[in-house]
Amino acid sequence: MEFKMKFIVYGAGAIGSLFAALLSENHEVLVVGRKEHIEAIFRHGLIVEGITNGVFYPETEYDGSRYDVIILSTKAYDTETAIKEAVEKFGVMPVVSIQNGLRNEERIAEHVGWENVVGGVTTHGVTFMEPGRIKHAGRGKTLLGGFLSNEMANRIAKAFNESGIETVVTEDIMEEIWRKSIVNSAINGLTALLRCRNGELKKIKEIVMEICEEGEKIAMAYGYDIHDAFERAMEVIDNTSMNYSSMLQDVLNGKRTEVEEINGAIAEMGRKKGINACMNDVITKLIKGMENVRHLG
Ligand code: KPL
Repeated sequence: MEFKMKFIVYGAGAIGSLFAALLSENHEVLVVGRKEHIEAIFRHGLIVEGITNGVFYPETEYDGSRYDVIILSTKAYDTETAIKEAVEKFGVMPVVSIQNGLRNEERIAEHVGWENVVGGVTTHGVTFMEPGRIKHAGRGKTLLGGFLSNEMANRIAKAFNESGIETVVTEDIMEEIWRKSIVNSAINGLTALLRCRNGELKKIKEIVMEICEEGEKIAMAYGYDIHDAFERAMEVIDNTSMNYSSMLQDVLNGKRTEVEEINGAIAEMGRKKGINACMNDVITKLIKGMENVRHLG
């Protein structure tokens, strides 16, 4: 029997749209996102350029039927509102988060219960070009894991893998979420402050290392024994060297960034355990400053 799932990609920005495009080849996919983006997809399909190339046709209108899984890909500061709206509209069902940040899963669990939460991390580099068009700039890997069981995570991983989204199911997804957040805490803030592509950070490895080490100390205080964040960060920098990080894209587009959910969350958790988090603190304050300060040129 053919293996087919029904996915709702809720918050189809850059990363969510890539998943929607690839999954739509083998599965039923409904995209929910900004009006202009969804209208453009309705009119001429979802155009993906870069290492994935083609026009894809996910559904843009809800037909009232029952879906299997929500892929939540909104900005982390929107999780609370998004999951509430999604459950009101589509009902309670398994939800997989492929967002940045440390606090999405607990917010999702409040609305669907831990048995329906699948945590996820992905390191694909994707740029939102214009409504209806994205650029797949760096190939990444995806890790998934459930909190009470891995049954749903395994089904989703099968669908992802068969659609070309390389995915592995892990026994401790929270450790991977910490690892990814530390990697993001080092890459996203610096690229946004320096206004550079990810690959430029190879020239300032020492700062990348210091931020990673600070994050590892804090993760350790919560029982996550992570020692390879710097190596992982350098790997992601290499694989996505031409990409503009999501935080840089937000800054360039004059949008709110996820800094409070990434560096801010790490710093706050550090403070709670009495651990110095000055690197993450300064990055958070500078990026928040940048969101408000008028700069020259
Ligand atoms: O997750 C990312 C992001 O930009 O948010 C990386 C993997 C760093 C790619 O740019």
